[in-house]
Amino acid sequence: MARKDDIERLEPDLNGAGLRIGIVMSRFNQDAGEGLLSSCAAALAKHGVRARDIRVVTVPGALEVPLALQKMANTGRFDALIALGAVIRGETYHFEIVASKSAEGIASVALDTGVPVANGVLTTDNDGQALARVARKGADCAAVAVEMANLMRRLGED
Ligand code: INI
Repeated sequence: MARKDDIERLEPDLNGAGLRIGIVMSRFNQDAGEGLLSSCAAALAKHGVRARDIRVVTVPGALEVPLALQKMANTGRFDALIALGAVIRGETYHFEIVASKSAEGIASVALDTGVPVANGVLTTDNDGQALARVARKGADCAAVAVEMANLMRRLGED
């Protein structure tokens, strides 16, 4: 009988040395976007990703994020991508549409292209909630991007 301890398990690899990371940031809620970018960049550096291996582009809003991600994924120049932004309920009647279409599009890019995408587009009721979450979310996305890039590479080797 197979026992759990006898089965090979791929452990998370958070070493970002040599990885090329693309970031798409929505400018719609600029303070939240810049806060996410700061924490994400700091965390990528902590994981060993070099500044020259990171490219940041900005788009007007969360609905434009998926198309920019798709274009970057299709270049073949990135090991992982990161989406950053904030959709804030207080500022829009079509919050649900923007939030869900953006998230669906971001997930589709990863599945359609095979390039992992970390989704750091916050959805909150107000500005304060968004700003309170930027430090954690940006850093989480950096770790997710590095881990998933390494996992895709590893799975492709077997
Ligand atoms: N885009 C955001 O990134 N965040 C929001 O909170 C937001 N609101 O509130 O509407 C938002 N809307 C713009 C949208 O993403 C598109 O840029 C726009 O509809 C033009 O396509």
